[in-house]
Amino acid sequence: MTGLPPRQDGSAQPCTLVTGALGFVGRHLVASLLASGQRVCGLGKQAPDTPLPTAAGDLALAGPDPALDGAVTYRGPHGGMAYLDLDLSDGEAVTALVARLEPARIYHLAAQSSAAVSFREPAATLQTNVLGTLNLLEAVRRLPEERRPAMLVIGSAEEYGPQPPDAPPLREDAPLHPISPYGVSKAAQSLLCRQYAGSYGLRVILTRSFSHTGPGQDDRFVFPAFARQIAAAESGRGPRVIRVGNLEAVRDFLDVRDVIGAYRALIEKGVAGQVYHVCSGRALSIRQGLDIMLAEARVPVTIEQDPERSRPSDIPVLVGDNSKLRACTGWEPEREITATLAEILTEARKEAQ
Ligand code: A2R
Repeated sequence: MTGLPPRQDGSAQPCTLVTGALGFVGRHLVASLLASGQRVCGLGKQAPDTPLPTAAGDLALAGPDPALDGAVTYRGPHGGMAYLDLDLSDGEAVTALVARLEPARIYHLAAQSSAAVSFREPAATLQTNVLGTLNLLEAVRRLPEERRPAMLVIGSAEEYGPQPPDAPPLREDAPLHPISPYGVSKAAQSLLCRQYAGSYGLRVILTRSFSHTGPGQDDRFVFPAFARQIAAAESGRGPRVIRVGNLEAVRDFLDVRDVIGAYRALIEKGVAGQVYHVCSGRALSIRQGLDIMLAEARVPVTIEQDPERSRPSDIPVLVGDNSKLRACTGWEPEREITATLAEILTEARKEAQ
């Protein structure tokens, strides 16, 4: 017995709160949590005047949620999630929601998640990624100590910035020299989280996640963008040309489902205030990824450079060392990136029909 009053939402089983629940990673994570029997609440921000999506991955909008005021239910094969349209910039609303739910865990995925977009929208990127995170940390800090959840906060390899071409895979203690507003926002977010873990004892675990991809990713990101252009060329609805940005960038890609395995392990086993790389440890140039996809193309396509797809500054190589994650959790990636790229192309072909 803790002597604490019952949770405000009246439930015996505390929920897992997922911010950015309908985003690319969020929808895969929610499906995985529901499949293992967790009670899940999600939040995310809708663009103004845009209705909520009727479907997100395996989840389908099923109407108002009876248990949470203002929420709707998204239902999947393994159960439903209560979902609230709530902007993390609204500190009062975030505090009220966290106080009402008193979640057992928080996966903080919500973000302006694109480095490319951050050059066009630096203020909005910092607003969401830094101040939105601050609002969430403050909301958790105000809970009674015994009711404070474990939090997993997602950072990015973009925090490191450029490395010498012959540098070994990055370890978590490498210095941070971000060169995009997105990288700066995630570096600031990680400093803030470490400060809250140190000053207030919050159980905040941090990742620096390297590139990830998979079904359901939108075409702000490179491989879905290639796949949709290949699928359009194959169906005759688009030109037999792929417009590309910087093909020489070298990254470290994981399938999103391996990323989720790492996140779920880290929230249980990670040490508060520590940062963990979530990555494969293997280098893949964007050109190599494109070649893998082109080998599957059913019509010949040519490649055209598109200046619109190049950033004002780009990091040539970002490859990580995942030994800390493995040692802490026993996590191992299970999927080959070649199979993931084939799956993305299959999904794009279905959409193009
Ligand atoms: O921007 P939207 O309308 O697509 O909504 C995104 C949501 N989001 C927010 N939610 C609440 N308050 C905000 N101020 C706010 N701004 C954005 O977070 C979207 O539904 C979600 C992020 O999903 P994606 O953009 O698909 O990112 P992804 O790939 O799932 O990345 C998850 C995490 C992020 O922290 C990335 O920076 C990191 O992994 O790589």
